[in-house]
Order: sequence, then structure tokens, then C-alpha cells
Amino acid sequence: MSLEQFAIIESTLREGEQFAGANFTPAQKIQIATKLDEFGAELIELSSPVSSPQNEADVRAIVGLGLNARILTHIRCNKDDALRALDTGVHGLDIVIGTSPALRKHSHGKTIDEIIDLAREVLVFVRHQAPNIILRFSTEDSFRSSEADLLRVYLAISELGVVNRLGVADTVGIATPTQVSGLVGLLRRLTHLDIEFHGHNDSGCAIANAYAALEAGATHIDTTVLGIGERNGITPLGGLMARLYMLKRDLIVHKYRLDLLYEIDHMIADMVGIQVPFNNYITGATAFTHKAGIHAKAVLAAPETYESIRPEDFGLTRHVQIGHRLTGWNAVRGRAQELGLSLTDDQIKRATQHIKTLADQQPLEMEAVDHLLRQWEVIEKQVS
Ligand code: HCA
Ligand code: CU
Repeated sequence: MSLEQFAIIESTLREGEQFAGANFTPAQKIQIATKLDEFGAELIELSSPVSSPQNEADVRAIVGLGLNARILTHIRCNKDDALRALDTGVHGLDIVIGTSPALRKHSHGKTIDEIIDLAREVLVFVRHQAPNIILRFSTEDSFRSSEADLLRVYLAISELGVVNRLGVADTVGIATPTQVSGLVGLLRRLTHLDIEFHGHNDSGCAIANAYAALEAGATHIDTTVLGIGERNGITPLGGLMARLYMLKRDLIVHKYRLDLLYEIDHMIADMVGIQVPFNNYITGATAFTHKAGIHAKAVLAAPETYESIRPEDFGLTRHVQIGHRLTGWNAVRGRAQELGLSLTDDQIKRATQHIKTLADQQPLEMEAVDHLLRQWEVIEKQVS
């Protein structure tokens, strides 16, 4: 059900701000929020206004843009933070408190009973202050918390009838898809509230876990552009798109402006001083590059042979590499045709052998391949 009806909570301006290289200026934040809105992110999460005076001003400025996306801010579980956040005019509050033994001991020092009492007090207070606000309660480090503790907390909160959404967070990236599915499914069955999943990528499962959450009934998934966040980050927006595209292409291409993804990934990479990795989902430099002759032949005949994602759905194009030793004559013929050369298949095959011999020494740039093919045509004409 949720694979049809889910929303993205785009947290590049909250979790993403916790990335080592991120120090967004006010103008950059507005640019990011505007682009994410244009992309179709349903909700945009911002750093707490309590975190710094500039961050407070930025929350107000982004709320003031009047975007389609709902604007959320992420705060600790206390009334002061909540009042400061409400004062900015945000549409929603994402409230979080740690429940794992490690965080209870070293972060806030509270027992589970104390957590429940505090959360009750804060959430009821917020709902009283702002009857229409989108209110979410999440436990931090959910997957290192005991299931019994989690259930006590979530059921107590759910019974209050004041929150719209419960969140689960794989704060240290340890969860498996099976564990995520189990917890999300349980909360969905027991509470019937919306469920949000926030997953870190320390062990490479962030996308798979987000997908498992959706399958189990989660309604909201947290992402950041390129997955930036604390340490090596969380579920990347583009990676989640790739995963969902495989199963629900029609839904994804209509729900989101996929043609903006390349620009968004590169914009954030520039802002935080990194490269888009070569193997990045969809927008990496080689995501649509075909090399081996066998692949090139089939892709030129029918792209779906070796492409599960159509680059044109993302406003991108495929590349067939030709000037290397694994090349094949079909790829070379395709290039000769693009160049408008009239070479027979036999002539193309001989040219291909020549390219392979040259490429055994070093690969040829496309320009060199083109030059060689043009020369080949001239020579073949002279010979015949
Ligand atoms: C953090 C908090 C958080 C919160 C997630 C959430 C996490 O450790 O910075 O509120 O949904 O990963 O637990 O990002
Ligand atoms: Cu996080």
C-alpha cells in the first residue's frame, strides 16, 4: 500500500547539514529548498532553530517562501525547543529522543519511564499550542533499543492521540531489511499511525532498509541528496528513486521531476566540496556507459537489454564506449553510421580489428575513433 502512497521527508537541510563538508549559506539553503520543492519532495526538514541564530533565520526564510512542500524542523524533546520552533511558523515538528541503553546512559540519562513522561508532557503541550501542526515523535537509535522498551514508549505516545506520525531511526546503520520490516510492520499494526523510517548507511543497507520499510507499510522515508549526513550519511534521494523506479516506474516518473536529479546531485556535491561518485545511482559519470562489445551491440539494438533504467526518464543519455580492446564491430558500425560514413560490414570489421590492436597499447578517445573511421573510409575508397 505504501509503495503507492508514500512521502519523502527530504532532510538535506537537517541531516545533510550534519555532513562533514556541509556549511550551507542562507542563499544556498533557499536554493536547495526551492529545488527540492520543484523536484516534488513532499516534506523538507530543517535544522532546529535552536541550533544557531542563523539557522533560526533560515527556517523563517524558508517557511516564508511559500513552497508546496511542507516545512518541518527537527527538535529535541523539550518544551523550550518546541516553543522556539513553533514561533517560526513551520508546518511540522519532528521530535526525537534516544531510547537505546547507550543514549540513555551517555546522552540524556533518563529511564524509559522518564522518557515516556517527558514525551507525553511535550507532545500534549505542542498539540495544545498548535492544533494543526504536523507532529511526529521518534525514538533515536531504535534498532539498539529493546523491543519491549520501544513498544512501551510508542504505545504510550500513540494512546495520547496527539501525534500524526511515529518515526523509527537506524541511527548507527546496523539494521537489516528484515529487522526494519519487523519493527515498521509491528508499529503499523498496533498504532495505525503514519510511520517514518530514517536509516543510516554505515553498513550499506540504507536504501534496502528504506525499501523494506515501505513494503512493511511505512508512509514516510527520510532522504538526503547524495545521502549526505553524519558519518557516511543516510538513504540517498537518487538511490531511493532508482530502487522505486524498478518496481513502480510509472508512479515515480509522474510523482517527481526526475529530470532535475542530475542538477540537484551536482549542486549539492559542489556546495559540500565533493565529487558525485562515479558509481552513483543514475547521476554517476558511468551510470549509463556501456563498454563491452557484446553489451554495446545489444544496447544499440534495444537499450533495455542492459538497462533497467531509461536514462531519458532522468533527462540523461547513454554512452557507448568504442575505443578500447573489448569493443565490437557492431558498436563501431553504429558510430560509423552516426558519422554518416559508408563502410561495408567487412570494412567495419577490419577497422574494428585495427582499433583493438591500437587499444592494446592505449585506449582511444572518441575523437580518435572518429578520425580513424573517417580515414578508413577514404582509404577503402582509394583501394576499391
Ligand atoms: C541524530 C538524530 C537522527 C534523528 C532521526 C530522526 C538519527 O543522531 O542526529 O529524528 O528521524 O539518526 O537518529 O538523525
Ligand atoms: Cu540521522
